[in-house]
Amino acid sequence: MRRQSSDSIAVAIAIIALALPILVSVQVARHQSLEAEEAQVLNEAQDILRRSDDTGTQIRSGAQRLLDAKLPPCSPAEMNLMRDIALTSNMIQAIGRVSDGQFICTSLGTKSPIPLGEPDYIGPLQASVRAHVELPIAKQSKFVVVEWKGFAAVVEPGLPIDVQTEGADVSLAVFTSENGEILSHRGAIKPAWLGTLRGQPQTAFYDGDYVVGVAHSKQFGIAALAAAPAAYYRRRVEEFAAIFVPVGLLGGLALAWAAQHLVRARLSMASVLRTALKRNEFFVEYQPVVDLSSREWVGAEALVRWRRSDGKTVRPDLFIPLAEEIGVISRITECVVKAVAADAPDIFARKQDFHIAINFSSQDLQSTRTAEMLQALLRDTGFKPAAILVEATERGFLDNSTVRAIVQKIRSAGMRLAIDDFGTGYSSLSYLEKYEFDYLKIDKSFVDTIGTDGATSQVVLHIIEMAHALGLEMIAEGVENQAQAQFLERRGVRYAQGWLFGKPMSATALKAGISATAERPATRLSDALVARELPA
Ligand code: G
Ligand code: G
Ligand code: MN
Repeated sequence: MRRQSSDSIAVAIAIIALALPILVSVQVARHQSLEAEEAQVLNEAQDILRRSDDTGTQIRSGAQRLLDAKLPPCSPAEMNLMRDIALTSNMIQAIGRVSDGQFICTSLGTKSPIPLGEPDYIGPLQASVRAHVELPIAKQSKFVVVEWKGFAAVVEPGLPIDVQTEGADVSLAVFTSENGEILSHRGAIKPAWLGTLRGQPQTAFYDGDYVVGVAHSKQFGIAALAAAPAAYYRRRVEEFAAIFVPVGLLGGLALAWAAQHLVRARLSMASVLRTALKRNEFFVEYQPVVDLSSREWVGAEALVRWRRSDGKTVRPDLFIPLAEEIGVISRITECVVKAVAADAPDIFARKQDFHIAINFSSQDLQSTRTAEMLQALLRDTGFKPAAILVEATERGFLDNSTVRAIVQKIRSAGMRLAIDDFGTGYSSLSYLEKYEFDYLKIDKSFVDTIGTDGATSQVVLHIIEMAHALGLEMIAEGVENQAQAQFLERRGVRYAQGWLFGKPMSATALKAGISATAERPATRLSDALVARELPA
């Protein structure tokens, strides 16, 4: 059942690992393609705009030359100058003098009036524009006529949009920016495109059918647009995808492989752990707990060890979490309890009031078997209940009825209860009042701060104060030097364990140590010497 669920998790992880980079690469290809296509149409719009601006400049400078020349209207000299201007301006077909909306003479040599009709648009610089003028010189075509200060120029509308584009079906237009009057265009133009600038110098977007770029002239009241059909954009996506998707696929394969590998490693670690239980590869070491005032060994914590078949010893912080995850922690706890049952009679024989602490995981405290196991231990060995100390971390003391019932059984049997690794969990402190603990174990991380002047070095003082307020005895963990031991003793911490007093050791070594410390008189003198080196 567990195995099946971890298999399906592995498959799910592999699918996600494979699919995600591909989805991401398709997204990247889309994004890149749109950016590239937008840059392309904007470029084309700017090209048209440049030609339109040239046209505007040529019209203005032509008219200005005629104004400056101050020649008699429509005299041969003025008409010569008109011809000269029209010939030297590549964007202007013809230029002429205008009066009352009619050409009265032109660079083409005409002197009879040519009506131009109403202007479509009058710009801010007094230029008026007629967008669709029919002239007697070329009846099939419509021209753009721009009038300025009494002169007007004829422009072939195809000229400004005569630019190289990505393809023949790219739509192009030049239009007046104020009222959206199209001056010249090629292909289909959606009226909605003409209003998209809204004061910006340029803009680009995809409307579902076309990728459109629009740009405004810096000099004149005109704007230009280029619109590429969606097919161009799609072609780019395909091209980009041809690059990105294989890369994404490779990345996905690598990820899937790694994910599969990790899950396999955990699964095999799990089966190795199960085998270790069958082969009895777990054993227990004991770390002495001392009374700080006498330095006498008054108890020991049983710490599980795993010696693998290859001889290597694995630390419990590596295999305990996995054992919890795969649901075999209670079997490990059982091994520890059995080892204590076997080792403790000899230990208690050496020292009557000795206690042995056993670590319980949060899962142990959720299973009624735990209480039964402990009751059986007392029944089978005849140990004094008070000699057994049950340790669990904050995580273990959940506020639920099963945990409460088990704790109740432990307490009513007369065994002791300790809260382990205090201050390192995330639970609320309310459990301190819900459960009646006998001991609070101050975590090594707080003991480490003693003598340093970091802000956390204050925390250990608060923990000690709180334990006093709640009437809890304390066992400090990880005491490595005399300064720490002195500090803790002075603040009223009664017990400690740590390398200063003894590392985790075999039951045999523990027994020998108990005899030695019990015979040794308390050495208060050496403590007094050390005390002088301490900060107050
Ligand atoms: O000294 P050692 O490296 O064994 O301690 C590592 C951690 O493993 C400690 O936090 C200790 O509480 C935990 N631990 C050691 N033995 C046991 C055990 O038998 N059961 C559980 N649940 N935790 C243990
Ligand atoms: O269950 P607990 O969290 O108390 O386990 C304590 C852990 O710290 C164990 O791994 C133990 O071997 C280790 N330990 C015990 N005393 C000392 C000590 O004085 N110094 C250091 N560095 N580690 C210690
Ligand atoms: Mn512990």
